[in-house]
Amino acid sequence: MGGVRSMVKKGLGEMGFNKGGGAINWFPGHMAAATRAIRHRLKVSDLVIEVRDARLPLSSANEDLQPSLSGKRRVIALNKKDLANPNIMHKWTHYFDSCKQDCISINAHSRSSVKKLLELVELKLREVISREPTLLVMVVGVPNVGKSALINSIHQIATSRFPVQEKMKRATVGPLPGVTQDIAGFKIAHQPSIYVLDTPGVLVPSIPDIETGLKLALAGSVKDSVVGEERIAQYLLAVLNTRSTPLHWRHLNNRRIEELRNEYEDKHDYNLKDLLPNKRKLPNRSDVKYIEDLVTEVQCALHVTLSEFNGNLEEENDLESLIEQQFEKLQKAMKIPHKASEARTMVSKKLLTLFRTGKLGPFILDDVPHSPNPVS
Ligand SMILES: Nc1nc2c(ncn2[C@@H]2O[C@H](COP(=O)(O)OP(=O)(O)OP(=O)(O)O)[C@@H](O)[C@H]2O)c(=O)[nH]1
Ligand SMILES: [Mg+2]
Repeated sequence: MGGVRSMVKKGLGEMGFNKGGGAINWFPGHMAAATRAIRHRLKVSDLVIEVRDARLPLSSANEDLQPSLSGKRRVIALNKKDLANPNIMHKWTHYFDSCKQDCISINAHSRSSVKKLLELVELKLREVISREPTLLVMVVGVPNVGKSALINSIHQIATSRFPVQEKMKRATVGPLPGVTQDIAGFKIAHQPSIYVLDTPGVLVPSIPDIETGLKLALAGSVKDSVVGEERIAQYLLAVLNTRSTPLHWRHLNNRRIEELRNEYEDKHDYNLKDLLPNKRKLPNRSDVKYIEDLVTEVQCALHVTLSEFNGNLEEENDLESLIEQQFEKLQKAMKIPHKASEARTMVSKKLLTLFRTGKLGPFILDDVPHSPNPVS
C-alpha cells in the first residue's frame, strides 16, 4: 500500500483537512452544536448503540465521542454488512470480542439482522429493565452510516410487539450525509417505557489523517463536494489496484475481456463518437441489464489496464499513470461523450455509485489490527 499512501499524501497534502486549515469547510456548523447536544444526552442514556460502517470498523468511529461512549453500556453495530466482505467481517467481530467490546454486524434493512441486535441490547439492559420505569437508548455515529434506517427498523419491530395508538413516526433516511439534523425520540416499549433516540451524524472537527478522511468520503460520510469526486475516485482506484482486485474479476468476465484486449491491441485513435451511447439498443434493455453491462464494462476496463500494466504499484508515479489510463478507459467503457474535465467528474461519479451500491463487490477498507487494542 506504499503507493497509495504517498499518492494520498501528495494529492491531498495541500487540502484543508483541518477545521480552518484551508478553504474547505467540511465540518458544518450544525455538527458542533449536535456534538454538544449528544454529549449532554449521553450522560442520561442507559445504553448506546454506536453505529459504524462495516466497511470502516475503525475509521468510522468518532474519536472525540469515544471517551463518553466507553464509560457507557455500549453495543457497536457494524452496519451495511451487505456491502462488506463477509470473510473479513468475521475477523473484525473476533477482534472486537478480543477487545471485550460487544459488537455485531448488521444490515439495517434486514428485520432478522436488527432482531439479533435487539436481543443483544435487551440482554445488556436486563438488570436495569427490572428496576427503572423509563429507559433511554441512544443511537450515535458519523453521518450516513444508517442510524435512522436502523431506528425505523427497530421501531417497526417494536410496534409489531405492542400496539401503538398514534400514527407510526418515521425517521428520515437518505443517501447523502447530514439528513438528520435534530435529536428525535421513538418509543419502542411500555413498562418500562423504552425510548430510542436518533441523532445527527457527527464527525470530529479535525480528521486525524488524510487516508481516514478519504475512506469516510468513499463510504459517503463526508459530502462529495468537500473532497471532490475525482479525488475520491482516484483513491478508490488506488485501493483496488494495490489490492489487485481487478485481477480477480477475470473469471467473471472472461469473454468480454478477450474482446476488449483485441480492441485495445488495434490501438484505435480516441474518438468521441465512439463514446456515444447506442441509443437504438437502450430502450429495449431493462435498467438491471443496463447496470449489469456497465459493471461488466467497468470491471473489464480495470482488469485489462491492470493486467497489462508493467510498472511498480509501490511507486507513486507509476500508480498515478495507471490511474490516468484507467480514467480514459472508464470514460470509454461508460460511454461518456464529454470532453476532458467534465468527463472525469462523470466517470468519478459513476464509479463511486457502483462502489457504494456494492456493484463492484463487497469491501472492507480498514485493516484488522494485529493485536487487540482497547476500544476506547
Ligand atoms: N446497503 C445498505 N444501505 C443502508 C443500510 N442501512 C442504511 N443504508 C442506506 O444508507 C443511507 C444512509 O442511511 P441513513 O439512515 O439516512 O443514515 P444516517 O446515519 O441516519 O445519516 P445522517 O442522518 O446523515 O447522519 C441510506 O441511503 C440508507 O438506505 C444497510 O444496512 N445496507
Ligand atoms: Mg439520520
